[in-house]
Amino acid sequence: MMKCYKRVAIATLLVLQVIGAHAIDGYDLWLRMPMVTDGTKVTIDNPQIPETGNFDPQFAPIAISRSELNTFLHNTGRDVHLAIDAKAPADDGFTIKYGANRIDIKSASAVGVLYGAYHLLRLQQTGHLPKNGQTIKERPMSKYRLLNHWDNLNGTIERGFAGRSIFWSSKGDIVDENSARIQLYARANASIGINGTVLNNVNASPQMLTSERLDQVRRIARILAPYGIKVYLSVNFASPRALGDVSTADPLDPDVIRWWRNKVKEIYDAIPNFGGFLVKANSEGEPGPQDFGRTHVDGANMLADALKPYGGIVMWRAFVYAADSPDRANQAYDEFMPFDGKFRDNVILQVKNGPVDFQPREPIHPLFFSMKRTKVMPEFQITQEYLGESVHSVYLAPMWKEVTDEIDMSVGVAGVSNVGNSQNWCGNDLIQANWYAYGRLAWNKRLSSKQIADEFVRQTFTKEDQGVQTLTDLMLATHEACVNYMMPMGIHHIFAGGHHYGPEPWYAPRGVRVDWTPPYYHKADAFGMGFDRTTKGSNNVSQYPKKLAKLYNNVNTCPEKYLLWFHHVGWTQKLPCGETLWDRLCHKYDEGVRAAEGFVRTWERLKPYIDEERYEALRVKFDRQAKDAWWWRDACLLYFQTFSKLPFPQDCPPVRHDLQTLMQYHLRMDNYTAAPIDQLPD
Ligand code: GCW
Repeated sequence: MMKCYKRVAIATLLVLQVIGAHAIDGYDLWLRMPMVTDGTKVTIDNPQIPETGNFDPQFAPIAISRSELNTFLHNTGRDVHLAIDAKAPADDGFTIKYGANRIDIKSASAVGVLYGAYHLLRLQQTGHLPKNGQTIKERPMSKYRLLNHWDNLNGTIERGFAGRSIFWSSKGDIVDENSARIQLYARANASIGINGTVLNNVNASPQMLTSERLDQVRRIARILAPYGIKVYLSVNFASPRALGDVSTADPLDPDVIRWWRNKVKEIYDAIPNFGGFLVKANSEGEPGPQDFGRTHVDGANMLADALKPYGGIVMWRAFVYAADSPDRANQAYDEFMPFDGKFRDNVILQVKNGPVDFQPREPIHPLFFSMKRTKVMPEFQITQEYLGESVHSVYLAPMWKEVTDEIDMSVGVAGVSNVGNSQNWCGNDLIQANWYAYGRLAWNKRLSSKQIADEFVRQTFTKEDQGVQTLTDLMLATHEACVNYMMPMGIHHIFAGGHHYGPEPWYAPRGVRVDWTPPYYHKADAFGMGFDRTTKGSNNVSQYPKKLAKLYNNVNTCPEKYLLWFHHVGWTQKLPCGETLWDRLCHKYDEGVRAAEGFVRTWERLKPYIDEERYEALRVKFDRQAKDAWWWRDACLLYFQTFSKLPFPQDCPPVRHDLQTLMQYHLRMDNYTAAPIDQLPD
């Protein structure tokens, strides 16, 4: 026991040393707090938690709270009292009572106290310390607030744009070597309320479940646990067979059931606070119950039964689509709706925010409205697979809020992480804001994008009001701009074939699955463009509640932002805005380009507020983002013009590139330097 307490204290010191050792290079994330010398006195009010020694590991979050407040809370003339109190908010919520002489942080759990401590520090850092006599009460709105890492066991990260995995390496075991970094990761997550993490890619290697790997998981779990973070694993559904123990992976086979039970027991024996499994099954070639003539329910419930005695959960992904489907957007609903009410209560269906795939903008996935008797949690993508990787600075809170404002998130939420081993974690100092915003929204989805941006900027870049205002305004404009220069008005999936950075609306080589090529989605022809998902087309609209279905089905009432998602519209058709489709499209792309160019100028105006290192790194990136916006606009408009055969409206600037050149090169940038990977004309 004594050892445990010492470990927490030593580890905390380690964190502080690491923080002290770096210049402003983004390594400290939003926890760039100056250490104080006149430390505030922090007392633990529970007699069963001793001030020193004999520390039960379950109280480790209290030890961390004390150390963080001691080190970083300025002297307010008040002592701080920490207490676990059964009458305080449950579910890891907390109260902060800001009295005349003392501050009381209370929660029904140790982790709740830690969240309260970080909240108080955030209020200090953002200049919002409570008023005398004020009591703050917080309670998380989602139970499971998880990060998903698409990290492979060899250290690469699928759709990762910030270096390699902090957990795994081709070199073998790196847990000890990376323990300080993993601890900082835990601390950053705890500071925004994230309480779980899936350590490996959903395209899961069966090797994840070998005893050797599980031992590494155990050691990672031990670093994360004091911060209230549970570990979860993605599992390959065919593991029992792939690891050579059983000849099948049929979920109804007694040997398979036994295999999973034993494996789960092995895991919980080593990691008592293990969270559960995340499963990508019968999706993009991954194995699943359908390989054995069984259903998603058979597969998910079998795993759920194995985990149940230990309190573990199964997060079963609904990301399914078949090569021959006339409308990929229909499939998840068609496949899962019949199973509503049939899953065990420790199964959660994990559904991407939109029905296709993390596009710059999608309507909400219809399953959120229709699965009434199944636990459902949304999956967002923090890593910018489809939004300019770590080169483009795109603040994603406004995009997520289009979904979170409309759905129930009380069960939980998952975010595909943008964390790698790059010095600033995310490959771009400004998009650390997306990790931050994800956690804050998971905690409280009612926070506004503006408030979250404001908090982030004050804790990272500048506390000067003018700078904060300018930078938050810039951030708030980035998502709409990106949609406009990449794919406005409901256009989707017109990315390059081999990667998802640049445009390739023409990409359609013979032999490639059509639903992996842009023409499947934009359907440009001599008449017009857009995917007809109305009742006369794929009938996707009917998967939505009546009111929405009606709204989307009518070309005159369908919101313009989803127009070409739901309708095939004629080039010369007049839209409610008064313009023809063609003219409107040209103007939207231009809007995107103008905005991206504006970001460069705004960033230059921000120079006085920002340190040299991060200013320069982002100047180069904003510059590239503006160039890419032109590239996107020219590529898309010139290509669609081959169908519309219409001239650009007179007020549109001339193109910078010609179509032949655009088709010859693949727009792709190095995520660190933002320099072109392939040779590009300027
Ligand atoms: O968006 C697609 C990605 C794949 C990913 C898949 C999924 C992990 O391009 O890289 O695989 O979605 O979410 O399963």
